[in-house]
Amino acid sequence: MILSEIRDSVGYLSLNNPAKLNALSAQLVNELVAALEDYKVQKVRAVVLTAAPNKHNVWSAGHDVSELPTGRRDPLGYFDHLEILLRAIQAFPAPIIARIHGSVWGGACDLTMCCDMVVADNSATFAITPAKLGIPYNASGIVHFLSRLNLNIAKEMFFTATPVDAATAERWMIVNHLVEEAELDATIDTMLKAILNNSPMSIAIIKEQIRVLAEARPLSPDNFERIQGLRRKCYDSYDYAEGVQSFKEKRKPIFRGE
Ligand code: YXS
Repeated sequence: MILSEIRDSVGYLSLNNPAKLNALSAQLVNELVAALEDYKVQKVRAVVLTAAPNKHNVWSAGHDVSELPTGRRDPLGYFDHLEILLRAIQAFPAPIIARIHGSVWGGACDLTMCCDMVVADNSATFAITPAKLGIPYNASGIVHFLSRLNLNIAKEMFFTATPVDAATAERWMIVNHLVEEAELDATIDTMLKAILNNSPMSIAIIKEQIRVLAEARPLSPDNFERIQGLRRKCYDSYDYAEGVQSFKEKRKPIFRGE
């Protein structure tokens, strides 16, 4: 499901399940998490996360919809495999650079938001799609977007669920650098060269401080329960069941708002 290689203290991870458009299935995600664990042991100094090219030109189609609960269960609970991966990316003690060629969907868009830097080419698009499927999304996932984007931009992405093209992604600062496809690796190599010249301990500790501080949001027990209650109302709804079912039946969903 993935390709993994360590070269000159850098870990190169590639999503490699073209038949399923690199959908973030439990199996593929578990292999990514295991590779990151190994990179930690090998003390790699940076990671490049990329995707094997495929005829659909899709970097990743996001969460594997066939693995989402059909209803009445939180589709993005704390122990969901995608959430475990996102936490592993953020906690990894070295910079992780997402190398994007092709379209990024749903949970894979959140994945790129959790990477430390993003370098993309003009074929890249980014879509966060819970509203397409009647999914409430989850608080930590929303914080990933709020930590990167202005409120009005985050709202447009969540409410429209439509792909953001590369030029707009650069303007909205979803990506650090937008370059020609032929320049992707040279741009990343320049970043890596600078990173490898610096103290790995200092970088790891600054990365963890940024994670802790970016997540620091006071939340009263009442508001915590309100969020949980609203999310349960959504994933218990007709709309959620209809969203997932309509995807599987390859038809347009007919939402009722209940
Ligand atoms: O018909 P077959 O069996 O060959 O399967 C088709 C698609 O059903 C399948 N496929 C997926 N299977 C599971 N999970 C997926 N996310 C997924 N995406 C695609 O792959 C086969 C080829 O897809 P097809 O024919 O549509 O290819 P295409 O080139 O026409 O279109 C490529 C896409 C990516 C534009 C299209 O497949 C698409 O829109 N996929 C869904 C993208 C998406 O909405 N992903 C979000 C998943 S849910 C998620 O990530 C979070 C929970 S959330 O929603 O909260 O963000």
